[in-house]
Amino acid sequence: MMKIHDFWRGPYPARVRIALAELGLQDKVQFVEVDLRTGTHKTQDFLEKNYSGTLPVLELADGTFIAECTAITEYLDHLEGKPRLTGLSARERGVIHMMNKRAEIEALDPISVYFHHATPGLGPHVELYQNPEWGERMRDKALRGAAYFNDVLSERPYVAGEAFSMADIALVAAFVFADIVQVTIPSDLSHLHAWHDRMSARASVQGWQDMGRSAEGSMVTE
Ligand code: GTS
Repeated sequence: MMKIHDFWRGPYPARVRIALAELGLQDKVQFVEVDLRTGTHKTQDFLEKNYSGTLPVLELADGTFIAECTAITEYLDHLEGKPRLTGLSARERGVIHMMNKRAEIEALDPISVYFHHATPGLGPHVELYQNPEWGERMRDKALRGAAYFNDVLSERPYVAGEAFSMADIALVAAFVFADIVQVTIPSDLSHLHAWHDRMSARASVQGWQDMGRSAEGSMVTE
């Protein structure tokens, strides 16, 4: 059975959990809880699984470790030979990857940097270097990104075009993180909010935290 090392409350882990639900693969994985608040993800033992010291990490039955949400989503999407989140044609794949990366670098990642640098983050034993001014700048970057995605979504129903894709999932995760760190997405970004309401109605988005909770009983802790 595949294992996913993650922290169920986390916005990046949410991306893989939503992808699993979209693909109906929830029963094919076992979750291994890694507590970010205690810094388990920075120990030598964990760094051997993922050099970057981040979650989530997919562990295959043959012992291969795949880190990075995009890479994990690609793997899961191709598992049964019927990709639904990463595109089929060359054009779809190109546009989806571009918009997925853009959702990361313009929205999700800067909110994460804000959390780690301009708030207490995961606590002093994990946040060994903090630069609050950089964190604040990244918060502003994320808000500019939100305005950009509002424009994008004024012209198309989904982040990468006419169909739901992993790029939508990455932007949903930005909302999850914004909520945790109390970064308010301006209410006048109406297209973005309308898109988010539509995304929030999807079973995969409604259920990703429940997936964590219901698995908690059987979850292995690292
Ligand atoms: N580029 C990575 C990916 O896409 O997987 C980023 C992963 C990431 O930053 N994960 C967070 C993490 O491990 C998890 S969470 O914040 O969403 O819960 N953060 C811990 C740290 O110390 O950076």
